Amino acid sequence: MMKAPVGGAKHQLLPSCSILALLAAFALPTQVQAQVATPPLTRAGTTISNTASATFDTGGGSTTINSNQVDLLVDELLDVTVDSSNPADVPTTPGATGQVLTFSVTNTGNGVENFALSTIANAGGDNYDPVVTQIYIDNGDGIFDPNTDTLYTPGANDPELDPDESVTIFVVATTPGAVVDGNRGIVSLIAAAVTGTGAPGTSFAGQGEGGGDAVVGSTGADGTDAGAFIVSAATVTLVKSAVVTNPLGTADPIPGATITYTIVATVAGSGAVSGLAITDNVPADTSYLAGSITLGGVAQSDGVDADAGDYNGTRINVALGTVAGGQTRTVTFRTTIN
Ligand SMILES: [Ca+2]
Ligand SMILES: [Ca+2]
Ligand SMILES: [Ca+2]
Ligand SMILES: [Ca+2]
Repeated sequence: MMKAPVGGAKHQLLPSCSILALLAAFALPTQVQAQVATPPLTRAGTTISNTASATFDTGGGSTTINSNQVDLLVDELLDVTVDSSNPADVPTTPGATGQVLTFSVTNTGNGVENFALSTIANAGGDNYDPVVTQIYIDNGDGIFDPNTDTLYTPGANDPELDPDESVTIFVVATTPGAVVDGNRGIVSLIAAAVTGTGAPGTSFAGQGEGGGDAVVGSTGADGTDAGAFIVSAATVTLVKSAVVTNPLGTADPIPGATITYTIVATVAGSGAVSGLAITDNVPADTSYLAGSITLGGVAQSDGVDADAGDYNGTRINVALGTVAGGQTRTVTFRTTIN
């Protein structure tokens, strides 16, 4: 089978690559065949004309006659597909507004058509119903920006698409405050041909581009796809404890005793918290022990500087920044009882 000189040469030079060479040799013809198998749809309104001819000889030489011309006006197929552009669930948090799902709407028919957009956010198969607040039509950059993208108003600016043209649609939603970590909420976008939808084959006389009929195609002239949000929340718990030591070698909180406070912040959930900071006022009747702040066992200076801790004369503060779920941070500091 592999008689091609190039393939043979590769086989001799690089025996370990022979399977790759074989795959490459067959991959190209397969692609070419696929392209040939799906020519572009003939545009609605095109006239397909055809005349037959006959040639004959009655003894006085060859004669040709033509039939009448048959003209067929190509009708408009109404077809559309909707695809979610989010390969994975989109993270959200309880009560979050302006949460975005992205979709692509493609006119798979053969004529220019407007498509009405709507959403379904209360279907089952999930844990909650996102609240859809707006739909936006992208300006072509694929990035959601409410200042430059167009707010969709049903019936007023239903996107108009040429055959094979796609538009990116952003569905904006609010996440209810009552959801909890791990909850999932599905939103489906629906695009429907404004000329009409229905069972495949349904015909709208004279309403096709170019004056033919508009005929509902195999998609029913509407399409839908689902995207989903996943609640990725985090909670913080704070536990404080104190250990007392004194010069007498007991644990009694007497004047002169040292109190070591330990504060443990635990972040739980699949999300993260940002800007986490632990603050503790130095209690009355005690004196802060200079330089006693630690974070994760590492001493922190009292000044506001490169490390996370500081003491300002009345309270200690440790800035922890962003902490992901499943992590803990332990802060200690010491005071002495006056
Ligand atoms: Ca149309
Ligand atoms: Ca739901
Ligand atoms: Ca945009
Ligand atoms: Ca410091």
